[in-house]
Order: sequence, then structure tokens, then C-alpha cells
Amino acid sequence: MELSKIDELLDLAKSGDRRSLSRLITEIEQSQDPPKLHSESIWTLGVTGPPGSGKSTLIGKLVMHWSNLGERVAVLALDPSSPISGGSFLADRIRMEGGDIGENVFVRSIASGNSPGGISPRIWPMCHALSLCGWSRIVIETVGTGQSEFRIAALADRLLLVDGPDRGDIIQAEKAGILELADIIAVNKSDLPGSSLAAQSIRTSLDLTDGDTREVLLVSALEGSGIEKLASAIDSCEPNSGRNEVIMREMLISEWDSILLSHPEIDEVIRKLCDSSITIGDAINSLRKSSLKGG
Ligand SMILES: Nc1nc2c(ncn2[C@@H]2O[C@H](COP(=O)(O)OP(=O)(O)O)[C@@H](O)[C@H]2O)c(=O)[nH]1
Ligand SMILES: [Mg+2]
Repeated sequence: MELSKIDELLDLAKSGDRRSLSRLITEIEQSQDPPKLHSESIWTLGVTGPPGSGKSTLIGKLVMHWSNLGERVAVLALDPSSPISGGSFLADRIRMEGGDIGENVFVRSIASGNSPGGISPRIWPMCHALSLCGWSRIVIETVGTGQSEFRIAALADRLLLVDGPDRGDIIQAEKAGILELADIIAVNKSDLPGSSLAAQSIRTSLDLTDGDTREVLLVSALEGSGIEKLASAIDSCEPNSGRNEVIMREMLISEWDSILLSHPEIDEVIRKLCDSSITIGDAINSLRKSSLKGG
């Protein structure tokens, strides 16, 4: 039933109907069991980094760059703090760049709270749906604060880390393991003092790993400098060989989380934990037993 609705919307969306595309994304977002969609030609870029580092502004520039070349660019903005303004903010930014959210640009904010079992397992079918509908570049913006947000970005084919000139941001990224996973590292706000130093400090920390040839690019999303170089670095980035294992691990963890979070008895188990009538060990055992029973 649910699947045929998705198929129907997908057909309409493929023929260029944007309202159907929006509804399709909503259906996937809210589905109990995310559909298995597959596009051979999918192209995805995850963009992560601390709040305020300029991810949305930079994505706005990249979107304009690609859409001027005739590409169709879709952006999924995941902002758990302000799911609605996240996307519309990005849309405003793109408009500010003198562009319009025209035929070749699709921006959608995703509210992680709307999805049963978390958003992670749904992002992938959304990206495949977009690709099947002819969106040649799919960008996923996540706030690089928590592990779960970072996990989503790590699932993309290539990962761009955006940092600001603030040294604290870089230390955060290092701690979270993002620096290790990023294919491209951009230090944004090169118009501000401290950014060259920040880039240098990242290079130094990469140098400690033998054979790490990743570029650290200085860009200014505000002034539009370094964007073309960044776009070409994105196109020519070598897939990070250590990443597949990490990706598989992250996928497994996020699927596992999703199974746990959508467990019908989870609320009851948490209640019992709160009134100390069971231990964490009991909770795990009982959830495991009942999920086995339920198949
Ligand atoms: N000076 C300067 N400010 C920037 C640059 N890029 C973004 N900003 C500003 O940084 C703030 C946060 O930008 P935003 O794109 O929302 O960051 P996000 O939270 O990472 O998505 C905004 O006030 C932007 O105008 C830049 O290249 N230089
Ligand atoms: Mg943003």
C-alpha cells in the first residue's frame, strides 16, 4: 500500500513534478519501513563541520557554481536544532547569491524528529529517489556536532569538512574522527585573520599520518573566493581507502540504532529504567527477547 504510493509519486517526480518530489521525500521521511530505491548513477556529497563555520553559505556558492554549469543540484539540509529554518535559511542564502531557486535547484530541510527510528536509514532512499529523478548532484548538510549527524554525512560518497578559523573547531573535528574521514577539507572565512594558520595546523596534523595527500583548501564563502578550486577538488578527490570499513561500521550502527529506537517496547523499558525496577542489562535482555519473538 505504502510502496505503491511511493512508486506513484516517484513516477510523477521523474516526469519533473516538483510537488510530487516534495511529497515523495515526505513519504520516505515518515515511512515505517523505508523503501529500497536504487540509482546506478547516484552522486552524493556530505558536508559537515561545526555550526557557524559557513556550511550553508558555502553550499549556496557550490550550488550556484554547479547550476550555472547546467547541473541539477539537490540539497538536503539536516539541522536538528532548527529543522525548518535550516532549509529556508539555505534557500535564502542561495537567493542572496543572486540566483533563484529555479528549475535546477531543489532544497529541502529534513526534520530528524519526524522520522520513526531516526533519520539515518531514510536519507539513503531519499538520495536515491532524487538521483532517479535526475538530480545529478546531491548535497547533504549536517551539523557536525553529534556522532549521529556526523554518521549521516559519512554515508555520502564523498565528505567535505568545513572548518572556520577557530582552532577549537578543528580540535572538535579531530576528536570526533571527522578529520580522519573527510575527503576534502575546506577552511572557510579566509577573509578573516587566523584562517591560514588554521589551515596550516590541519596540514600539520595530517602530515603526522604517512602518505596523507589530502588537500586543505582555503575558501571564503562570503567573498566567493576559492570556490572553483574547491569544486574541482570535490570532483577529483580520491576515495579514502580506509573509509569503506568505517562507512560499513557507521551504517551498521545507524541501522542498529534505528531498530532499537523503533522497538515497540522502548518507552516502557525506559520508564522501568527510570523507576529503577530494572537494570540496563535487564532492559537489553528484554528488548532482545521481544525483538526475536517479533521476528
Ligand atoms: N567572514 C566570513 N563570514 C562567513 C563566511 N561564510 C559564512 N560566513 C558567516 O558565518 C555565519 C554562519 O554561516 P552559515 O553558512 O549559516 O554556517 P553553518 O552553520 O555552518 O551552516 C553567517 O553569519 C555567515 O554570513 C566567510 O567566508 N567569511
Ligand atoms: Mg547551516
